[in-house]
Amino acid sequence: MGKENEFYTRLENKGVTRRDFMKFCTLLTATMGLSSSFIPKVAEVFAAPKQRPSVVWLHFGECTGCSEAMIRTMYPWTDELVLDILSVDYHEIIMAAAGQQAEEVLQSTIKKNAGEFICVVEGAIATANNGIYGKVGNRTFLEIAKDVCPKAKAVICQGTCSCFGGVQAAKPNPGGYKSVSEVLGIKTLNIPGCPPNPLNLIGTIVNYILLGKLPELDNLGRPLFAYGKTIHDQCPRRSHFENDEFVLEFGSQEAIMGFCLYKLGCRGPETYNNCPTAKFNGGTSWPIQAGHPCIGCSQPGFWDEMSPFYKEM
Ligand code: FSX
Ligand code: SF4
Ligand code: F3S
Repeated sequence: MGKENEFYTRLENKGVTRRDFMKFCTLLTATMGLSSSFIPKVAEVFAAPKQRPSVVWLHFGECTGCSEAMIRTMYPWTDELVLDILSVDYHEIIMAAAGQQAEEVLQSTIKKNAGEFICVVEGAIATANNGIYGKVGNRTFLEIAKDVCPKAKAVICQGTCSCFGGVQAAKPNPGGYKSVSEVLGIKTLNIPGCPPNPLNLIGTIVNYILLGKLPELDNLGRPLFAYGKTIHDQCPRRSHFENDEFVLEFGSQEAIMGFCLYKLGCRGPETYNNCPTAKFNGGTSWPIQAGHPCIGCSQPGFWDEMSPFYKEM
């Protein structure tokens, strides 16, 4: 109980009420597809962490948007919650160490926690000319991935780039960028999106800590709780897509949301993600709600197969 009280006092000192925190846990529990009876258990994972798995967070070819989305997430304090439940031992963006010192941290972490740490990867890996088009600390992404990933207990790909290649692998792809699973020939847990919703990674980690296992995945390695349905299946603009003669009721969800964006090139019918329910920025909005068609950012083949954008499929 002492630990929990300390946690809530810490939150209060940041101006976060217990109510705000429980609201977040309710959203997270629903996103994870668990019943509401799990809300107190989810809260406990953060408030009284029993174990803090070691995490090595690698950055390859990418825009860092995935980390930015997590750090500047909907609730400004969520990133700290993640740092509370994980022991993030290596993460180039947030760690204090730099240069040689940082590389030593990486080596000592993978040695000390071999077979036990979780490796989160952002970004695709350059493979052309032995991978010389992407380096960190004088080692190619390719060398780093080959060194670190096989020693991890699980490899979680955060963002479309590490999952499927993403924008780095778009034609003509002179660097020969590929996804982590393609390069290493391993199965990765994939959380696609450019950027992915931070809730989907947090839900995956909480699932692991709470239930002792990774969530159920589809054939592309994506957690079913987040990627089990298409955007279109959950879209509030959908009624217009299926019935041209739909009459708007003043103040109805449809009237607020507006019409279907299919003719503007919406890729919602072929894109699997939970954007309509999880939304971004603390549940404020998501692309289609904001009036922009889905561009299929979380699908394999994004970017080439989804572009030209704004053209009907
Ligand atoms: Fe890719 Fe992420 Fe898009 Fe950017 O790390 S999924 S380019 S949001 O940064 O990898
Ligand atoms: Fe489907 Fe896109 Fe139209 Fe929504 S806006 S109903 S996702 S085609
Ligand atoms: Fe991406 Fe489409 Fe969601 S563009 S953010 S998958 S609505």
